[in-house]
Amino acid sequence: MEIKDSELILNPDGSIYHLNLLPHQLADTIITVGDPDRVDAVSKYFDEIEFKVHKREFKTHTGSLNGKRISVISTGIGTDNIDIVFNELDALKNIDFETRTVKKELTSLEIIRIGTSGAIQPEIEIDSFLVSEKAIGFDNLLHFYGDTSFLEEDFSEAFVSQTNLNSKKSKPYVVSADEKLLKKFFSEKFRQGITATNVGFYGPQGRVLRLKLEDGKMNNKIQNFNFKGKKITNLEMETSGIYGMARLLGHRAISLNAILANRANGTFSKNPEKTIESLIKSTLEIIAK
Ligand code: R1P
Repeated sequence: MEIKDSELILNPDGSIYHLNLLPHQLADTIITVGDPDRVDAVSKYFDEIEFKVHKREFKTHTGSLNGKRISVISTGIGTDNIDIVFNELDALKNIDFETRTVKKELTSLEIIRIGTSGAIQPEIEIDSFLVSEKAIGFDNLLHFYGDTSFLEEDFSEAFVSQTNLNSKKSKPYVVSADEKLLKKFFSEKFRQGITATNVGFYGPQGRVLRLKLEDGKMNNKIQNFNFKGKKITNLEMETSGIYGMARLLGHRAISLNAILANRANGTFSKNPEKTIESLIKSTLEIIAK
C-alpha cells in the first residue's frame, strides 16, 4: 500500500523530512549521540567521511573505519526525538521512496548509543562506563504503538507497587537490550546495569532548583527498588525509546553510558569531555576492529 505524502514526508530533494538524508547516505551500523558536537568527536576517527548532513538537532556524518561503513547521528535530547530518528532511519532503509511502499526484504540496522548519564547507586564511580541491559521508560512513547508484547510487565508492575507511583504518571515500560550486542560490550570496561529513562532533566529526574516535586522521595525509591535481586543503576533520557523502537522495527540496539554524575552522592565529573572521548574510542575499537 502506498504511504501518503502527509505520512511519509519527503523534502524537495527526495530526502526524509527531519533527518534530511537520502537512502544511500545511511550506513547499516549507526552510532547515535545526543549532542550534535559529539558527531564530529566520533567522525574524526573515521578513515574517510562520505557525507555530512545537518538539519535542526539532527546532524549525520557517514564514513568508514577499518573498512566498516558507519553513520553517526545526533538525536538531540529525549525519547520524543528518538521517535522521529528511529522512524526516519527505518524508512530510509526499509521503505522505497519512489513507490512509497514497504520493501519486501527488510534490513536490520545495528544501532549504538554513545551517551551520558547519572548513576543512582552510590558505588558506581564517576567517569566509568555502563552498558544498559534493560531500560525502564518513564516516558510514554511505547504506549502509542501496538505489538508491544515484548515489554516486561512483571518488572513494571513491581516498580509501580514498590514505589507507590502516582497513577497520574504513565505506567513505566521495560524493554531489554539486544542480547548479542550486550555480550559484545559487557567486559571489564563496561559495567552492566538497568537504565531509567526520564521524560525531563529536572523534576522528572528528581532535581530541585526552585520547584517542589510531586514525590520528593522518588530517587530514593528508585535507588532502593529491587526486582529479582536487580537494581536500577542510572538515569538518562533516551534508552527506553531506543530499545523499544528498535524492537518494534526489527533493529538491534545497545545503549552505552558515560557516567558523569552520581545522584546518590551529589558529585559530578571533573573532566566530562575526557570521559566521553574515552567512551567514543572504546566503542569504535569494539565495533570496527
Ligand atoms: C541531558 O543533559 C542529556 O544528556 C544525556 C541524557 O540522556 C540527555 O540526552 O545523554 P546525551 O549526553 O547523550 O545527550
